[in-house]
Amino acid sequence: MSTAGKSTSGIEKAVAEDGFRVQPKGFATKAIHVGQEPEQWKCMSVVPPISMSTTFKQFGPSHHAGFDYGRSGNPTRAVLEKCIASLDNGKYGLTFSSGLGVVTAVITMLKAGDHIIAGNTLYGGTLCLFKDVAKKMNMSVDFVDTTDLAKVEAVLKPNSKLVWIESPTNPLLKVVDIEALCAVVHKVPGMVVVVDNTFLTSFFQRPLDLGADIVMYSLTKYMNGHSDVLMGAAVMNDEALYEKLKFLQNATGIVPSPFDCYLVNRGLKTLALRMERHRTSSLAVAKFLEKHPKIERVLHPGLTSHPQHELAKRQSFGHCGMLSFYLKGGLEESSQFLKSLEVITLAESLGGFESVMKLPSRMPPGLVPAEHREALGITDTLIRFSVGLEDVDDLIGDLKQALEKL
Ligand code: P1T
Repeated sequence: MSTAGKSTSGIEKAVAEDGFRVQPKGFATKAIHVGQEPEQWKCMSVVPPISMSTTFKQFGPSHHAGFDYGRSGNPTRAVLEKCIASLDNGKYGLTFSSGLGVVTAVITMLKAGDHIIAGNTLYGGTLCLFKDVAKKMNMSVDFVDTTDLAKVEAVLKPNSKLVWIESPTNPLLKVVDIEALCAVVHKVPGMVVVVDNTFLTSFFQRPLDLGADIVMYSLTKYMNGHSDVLMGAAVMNDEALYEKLKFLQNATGIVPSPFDCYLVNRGLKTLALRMERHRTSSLAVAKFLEKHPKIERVLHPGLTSHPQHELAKRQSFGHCGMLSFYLKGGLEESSQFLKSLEVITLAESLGGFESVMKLPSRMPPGLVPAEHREALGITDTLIRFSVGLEDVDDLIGDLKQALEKL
């Protein structure tokens, strides 16, 4: 690692071996300690207890110890929300029963007649919520390439209320300049920029520090990291936004279970360690694939061949385990390749300890319309790879043997 001085914002501009900015110190400590103080429990429990109670005894009517009903608040959930907020340098954290639950809550903050700008390459489920649900509620939605700020500026209207982006995007790994986008969008008073930070996690990217209003997560992925919980989160600094979303968390009932909160809180304790391993393994795999004669192109922001490699290095502290690649051939080749895998699992989802691959054009079927997919480059030979925590040589060995069978 080499160091190259400090930025004006005080964030260290040290550079890691792969060229990304080096983490400011303290992330792993926060993940382990914030919100976990043993002194908050009479029994001084080091591991926060799982409080399964749906209701809490009151001293007198509406006079209670901080919790009244499990949907409105829960001690195990409160521990997790505090910890998650701190990891994004945010003041407030809220959790929901899934990542899409967060999207639903944010949409219900708006009203009929409002205009939404959404990135055109988003997770299919998010696209579907904006396209099929928000539009039904008489909101208008423009899907634009948010890597091109002129396109964003061109669709801004006086009734625009929300911009929703992913960076890097799922599954094309396009990187959006978050700071520049926020500067453009915030020219319209009251505009809320939400960054879905599911891929990089708060370990590798802090959108609030770059000017975003809300950072959201499918905690189902890396933040939990063990493929055994569905959950979402939103983190923000603005108190008014927090109050609105906290009201909606309770009013819509999109809340996670205390047991799941306990599991995600446990997953966070190893987030920094896991992400570093995902980072080195995914780059090694990307470099292997890039040289392979049966591979057309590899999409990984850590590769110098990635169109936004410089931007990624500037705004993030590293890259996660996600990459996509185009295989030479057609659907027959990609299907045969995926069926030949022995270590890597053909499955939905990402960000777990285990390596999984999927064919975004067909999985799940029909989620994103075919014309939309084709126009973006989500073809039948685009394969998405969530590089897990296995020995990287075993992963490369599996890729080799499956490619040889083609
Ligand atoms: O599944 P859920 O927790 O509701 O999260 C939805 C979601 C939101 N944002 C991003 C970037 C996502 O990747 C997802 C879920 N993604 C998958 C299931 C997938 O295979 O890509």
